[in-house]
Amino acid sequence: MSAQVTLSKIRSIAVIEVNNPPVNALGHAVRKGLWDSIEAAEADDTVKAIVLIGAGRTFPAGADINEFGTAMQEPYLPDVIDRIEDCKKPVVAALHGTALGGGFEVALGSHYRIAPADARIGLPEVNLGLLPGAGGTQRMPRLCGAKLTLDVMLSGKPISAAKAHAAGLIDRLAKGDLRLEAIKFAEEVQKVRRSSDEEQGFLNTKSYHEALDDAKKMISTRMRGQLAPIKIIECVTAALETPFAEGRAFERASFFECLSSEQSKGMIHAFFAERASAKVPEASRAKPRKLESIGVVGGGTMGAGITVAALDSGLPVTMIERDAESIARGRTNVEKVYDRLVAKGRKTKDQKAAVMALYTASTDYGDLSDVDMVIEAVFERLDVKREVFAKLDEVIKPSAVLASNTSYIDIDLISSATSRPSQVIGLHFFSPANIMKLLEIVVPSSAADDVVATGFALAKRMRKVPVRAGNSGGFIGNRILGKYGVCAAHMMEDGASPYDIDAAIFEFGYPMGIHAMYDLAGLDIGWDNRKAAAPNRNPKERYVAIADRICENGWFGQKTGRGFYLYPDGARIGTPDPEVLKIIQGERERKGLSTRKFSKQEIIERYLAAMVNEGCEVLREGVALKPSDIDVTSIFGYGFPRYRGGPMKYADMYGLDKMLSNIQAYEQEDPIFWKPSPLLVELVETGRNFDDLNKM
Ligand code: 3H9
Repeated sequence: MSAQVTLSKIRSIAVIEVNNPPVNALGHAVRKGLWDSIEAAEADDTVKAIVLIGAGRTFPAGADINEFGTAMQEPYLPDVIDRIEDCKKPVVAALHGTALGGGFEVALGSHYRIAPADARIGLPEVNLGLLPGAGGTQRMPRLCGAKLTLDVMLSGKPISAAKAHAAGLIDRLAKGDLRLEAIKFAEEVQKVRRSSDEEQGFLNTKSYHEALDDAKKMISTRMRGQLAPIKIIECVTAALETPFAEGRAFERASFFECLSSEQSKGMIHAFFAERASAKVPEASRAKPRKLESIGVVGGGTMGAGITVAALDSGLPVTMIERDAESIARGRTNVEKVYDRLVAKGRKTKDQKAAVMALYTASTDYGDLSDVDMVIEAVFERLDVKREVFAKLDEVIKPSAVLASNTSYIDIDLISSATSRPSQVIGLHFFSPANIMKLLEIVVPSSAADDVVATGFALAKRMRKVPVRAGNSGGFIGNRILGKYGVCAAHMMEDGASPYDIDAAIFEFGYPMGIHAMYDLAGLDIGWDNRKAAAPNRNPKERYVAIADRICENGWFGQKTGRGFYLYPDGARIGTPDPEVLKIIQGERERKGLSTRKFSKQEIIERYLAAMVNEGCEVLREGVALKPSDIDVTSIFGYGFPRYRGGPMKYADMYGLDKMLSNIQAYEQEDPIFWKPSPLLVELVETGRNFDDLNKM
């Protein structure tokens, strides 16, 4: 047997328990233990039936993701599950916690399933660029039909055991002690019942074909460019059209096709990167401070979004605004979010009222005297922020943490307005702050460890993905964005239209191109920044003034009906604007530039090279602790396609030597902008890559 799987007996029932914390992943020792235990229980004449259960917090949450990409050892999971299904004695799977992926496939291979109503059940392989590869695509549709199967597999989202019970996936809901009820259930069941034997004809219905067609339509837009969803649909189709053994073989081949793709490598990297970003030195050295209430200064879009994020995490919020009118606007901004949820049926009026009961608004900073943390979200100007922090310093309690939601400003210049700089950090939320997952936690040199740890505790509570960023202009995300934004502007002046550039970026997998994104954010923001930066700009640096010319017309993007694109009648998707093309041509002529064509491939190569080269500088300066933090920032804050793993992972897969030689070629045209980062040069010279740095 194995230490990770134990076999015991209660009366005539064998209980096989998986004990592999934290999530009982189905690594080699677990698979071997399951195989041996089933064989032993089957051979034991005193055993009538078998219960499979997980120790600790969950039934197995899937295959061990760490084993992917390594040489797998037998027994393989699909074979273990077939062995369970082939067992001559009834097997009851007792599910609790999160029975996911291979774990749920173990349950599907068992003959009966019992779970408490709140257990979560799902097949999230698609989030790793994979498909359920241990019989899930073949067994699940046989039990519950194609629609729910496709919903669960393509969304990757778990469903409750209660819903699974209603759909026929779970036989019985446990109301009390799961182990005891599972044993009782096993004592009651008389015979084995195999999911793979279920009638196929049951699948071949009109609704089945409709479900497939709907799924195909959905993935062509919402999961554009991804391999795994296509393969999932093919496998579910095989479940209908071929016998079980054939469908299983097709599933197996498709699983390996996905596993060997760059997409799954990118997504598996993203899975671990997301978890690694929360592990920072400060949080390992110190415990977070008490965090039971929050103050938010400013009730504009950001302030209201942060307030909603805090309220949703159960934290009472006191919002401060200048005057009664601004307070009313702040409250409306918060209420609007909940009203929309009520209208969509996602919250009830009572739930809204319960959340809003945690919200207070005031014009008196004194009302913040007792809160544990204050987040400032006022106008993005240093003097305004310093004034707010000086006022806060006078009223808040000694232990309170102070945070600024700035996207660019030096936190040291803000914290020096207080008598307690060690208690000040940056919390850079992304708009809409209650929805966007990324939270850059900006750590100035003076910040105390427990203050930083409190920032990470807040992120966890709000279910954000936190990334630690050093205190450098634009932190990680906006600093890198600044670089590839300039690269895009250079290409635009040299002959690519903003629409060509956006099309290439969209095709690469971003939800929108950079110019559409500028239009959404408001072109005036960048214009203000460029005006502020003008006095310090290197006069030898190439400066593209096209966006300035557009702004001079008062075209600030979606909010003014035009920017790089036209937005007639409040349209949310823009159409190309011939006037903008004229402005671009005018700038080219003014500078006497000759233009040329850019292929989509060249656009992406340059764009990514600018991103990665600046990423290297961000790493070299310690602004990001590791390359995977840049990947997380780009995926969760800037729309970088997750299935490409983030820019640094993408660069590893593209080849750092190739990327460096591209940059060296561009350097011939513009040695100021395209200076290869010494870190990139060093990695290429020493034959290492970003994954090597992640492991350090
Ligand atoms: C699969 O099953 C393929 C099969 O169809 C076919 C095979 C042939 N493996 O997220 P947390 C680690 S594919 C290894 O912070 P939570 C995780 O890295 C798999 N490790 O906790 C972390 O480690 P650390 C399909 C795993 O409570 C620790 O556990 N299954 C695995 O917020 C705690 O995780 C999935 O995709 C794993 N499978 O969430 C499920 N899972 O402490 C993926 C977790 O060192 N997992 N770890 O940072 C999850 O969605 C969440 O972890 C879960 C718990 C909901 C389970």
